[in-house]
Amino acid sequence: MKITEITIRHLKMKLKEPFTTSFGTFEDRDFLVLEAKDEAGTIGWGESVAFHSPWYNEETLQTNWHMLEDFLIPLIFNKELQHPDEVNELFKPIRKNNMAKSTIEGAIWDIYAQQTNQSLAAALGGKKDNIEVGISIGIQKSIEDLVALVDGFVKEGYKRMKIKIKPGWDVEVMRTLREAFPDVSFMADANSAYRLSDAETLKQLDAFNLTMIEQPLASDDIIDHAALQKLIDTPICLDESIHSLEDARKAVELGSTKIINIKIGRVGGLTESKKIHDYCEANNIPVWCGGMLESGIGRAHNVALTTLSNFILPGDTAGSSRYWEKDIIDPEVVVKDGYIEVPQKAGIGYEVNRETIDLFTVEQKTYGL
Ligand code: OSB
Ligand code: MG
Repeated sequence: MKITEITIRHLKMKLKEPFTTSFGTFEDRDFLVLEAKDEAGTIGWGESVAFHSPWYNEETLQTNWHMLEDFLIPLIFNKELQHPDEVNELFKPIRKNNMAKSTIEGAIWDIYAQQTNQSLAAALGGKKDNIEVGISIGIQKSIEDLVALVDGFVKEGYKRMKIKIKPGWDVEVMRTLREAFPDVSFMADANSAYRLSDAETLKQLDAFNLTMIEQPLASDDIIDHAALQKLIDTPICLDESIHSLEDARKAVELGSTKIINIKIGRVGGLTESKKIHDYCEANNIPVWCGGMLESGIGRAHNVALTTLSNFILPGDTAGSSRYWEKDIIDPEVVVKDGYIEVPQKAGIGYEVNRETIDLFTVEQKTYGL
């Protein structure tokens, strides 16, 4: 395959409900959608999960656009590619900017899957027909509001509840939830809101039988996390700190993490995600697929990745209706009794709805014409 044309679109979609983490509140989701065309006319889709502001990591929608336009697209154009794994190699001279890299790599995986007439899941080596789904629940105005929300999601069948925490919204929140729902699988995600000196507070969470605590300490740390893990029983799961297979190896060897949240964008694409998955599988580290409030295009990639065998914990891949009045794919991603059925069609497995995309497009540019 040879990529000859790429269109980047900036979309802005309103979230049904604001989503609050320890680092800020999202009311809208601004993101990039990338459409790549090869010389045979096959079209592939990718999504940048970078946010409008550099809160979660250092990348933004604008830095992604700059990296794509000035560095990544020129590296890809008119190169004969046999396999999407080659994109990971081609991008090696460019440091970091993983979400930008992943945007284009995801579209190339989609084209590859279509040209080899298989689903993206099958192209990646995934074998599951359906995947287990959990849900990530933002910080609420009151504990009562949170209990009511969790009750609804338990009834909808979600397989595990991830509760966003921060100092002052942690021990009492988790205690109340555990008392109200003794048998539900709970975990907590701090998005780097604590320091090692908060170990006493985090130790109190051990009483609530959480499946894990996600990224309690600094977003670039693996040293203090290793120290913290020696002080608490709840398994630590790293999110923000893991950008590559090498990061994963070092964190596992140091004892900084017992579980890894894989986000395709954060690690620079599906090829790197698969490498981390394979390394973790060989080292008995369970993985699960994180979410970034993606549209259906990003979700489709997440669903495909989750079909790999070591994704043994439910991911943050809630259905389209959790986020949007109307998603940009047909059919939308549907969660039934806590499962998503993996689409069998070639490529990402969902049709991208161009009319809906047009409704949400703020800006667009085509390269290569
Ligand atoms: O840390 O996993 C995270 C949302 C925005 C930024 C970071 C995170 C999240 C979520 C939501 O937890 C996951 C989702 O529902 O897509
Ligand atoms: Mg997280």
